[in-house]
Amino acid sequence: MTATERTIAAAEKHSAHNYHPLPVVVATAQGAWMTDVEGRRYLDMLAGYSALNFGHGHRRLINAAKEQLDRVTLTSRAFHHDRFGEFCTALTELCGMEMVLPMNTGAEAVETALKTARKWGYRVKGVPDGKAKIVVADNNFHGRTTTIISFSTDEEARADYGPYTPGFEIVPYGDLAAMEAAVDEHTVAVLLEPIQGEAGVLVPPPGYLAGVRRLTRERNVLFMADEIQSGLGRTGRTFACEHEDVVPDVYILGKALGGGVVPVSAVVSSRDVLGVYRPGEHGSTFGGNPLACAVALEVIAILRSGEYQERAARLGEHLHHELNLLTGGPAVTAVRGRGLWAGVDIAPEIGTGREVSERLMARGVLVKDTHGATIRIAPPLVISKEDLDWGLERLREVLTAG
Ligand code: IF1
Repeated sequence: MTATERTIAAAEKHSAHNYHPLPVVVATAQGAWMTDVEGRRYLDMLAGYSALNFGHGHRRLINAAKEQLDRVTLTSRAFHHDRFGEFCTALTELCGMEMVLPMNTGAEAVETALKTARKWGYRVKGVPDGKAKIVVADNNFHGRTTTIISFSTDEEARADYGPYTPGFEIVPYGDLAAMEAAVDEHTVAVLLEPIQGEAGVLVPPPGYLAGVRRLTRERNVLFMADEIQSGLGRTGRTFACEHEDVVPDVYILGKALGGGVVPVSAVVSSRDVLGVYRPGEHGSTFGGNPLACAVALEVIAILRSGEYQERAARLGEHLHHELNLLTGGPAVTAVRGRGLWAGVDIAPEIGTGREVSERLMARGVLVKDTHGATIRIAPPLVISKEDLDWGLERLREVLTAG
């Protein structure tokens, strides 16, 4: 057996089959490239679903982690530590907000935002206890906890997990009239991805986010933007909401906030919102730990320069120009996205998204399919134009190989 086969066999035997990974076993990675156990190199066009916006092994992020590892890695929130205040200040400044509630994974941050909205609804807005409603969009993806999948419209994510958490209403994404009709006197928040990732990198109609912003402001409802995948440079701006000149009441962040080194997520908002908490009402063992703060501080410093946002905007224009040329042919039926983020719908006669992903893997490019016919393209923002073009050439080869 090869090293690849041996590793996959062990994983098949001893891990739950909640994923169907491509048959590649990564051993090392640097920048936009990964190397497998057989020494084969692959261009990473998934970037950990945008957790690796700054690429693999970013020197500043690794050094920040290494220095902190030798100082203190965990105190719990029972005590202060010397990176925490600095982290919260830096993150609020990056977001133009006043307060942070740090967590670890994206789903934890989304759950924290949901709890925050309900508590704000009861304690500030004055919604009757137990009546809070939160409006979400169809085809959403906000994580995999039982409450979050309670408002999923994806049967695969939701089936067999009942009984489901009540208090949510689902409206069509991009439909402002439907959103207006759903928001009522018990509505405490609207939760949206500014661009829907898992749904296939769906960009909402121009004016939609601004319309939701106006509506939620008029109705005293929190606009909560899940920027876990769309944020931190991916679309060419620090936040995807910026493309519509929208500032939400609540940013929900994760993935790249930890630089692909450690899980770091956070809810960032005003004092009026996050000020609802009293000690003991929410928490997390690892939330805001010293190692997480040290890495996230370096991520924020990197973002402050605007370098990666500019790269994603510039290379993203090139990416979409090249992909749009493909939509003229028989192989690609649609392309969506913004910045260095695209969803490419493959014509059925070429193959499924999974089959195209496997053919790309054979040519040294790693992407992820979603919902059958779509492949997602989201390379690390450090990717060079040459490497991006190399990856696009491999895609053209696969799409025309027949
Ligand atoms: C999987 C999807 C992407 C997210 C948004 C919250 C979370 C995610 C907008 C939760 C996480 C990940 C989860 C991972 C695959 C990936 C994914 F396919 F699941 F939907 F990116 F599109 N909000 N997305 O995208 O963050 O708790 O995972 O840290 O579960 O398969 P998490």
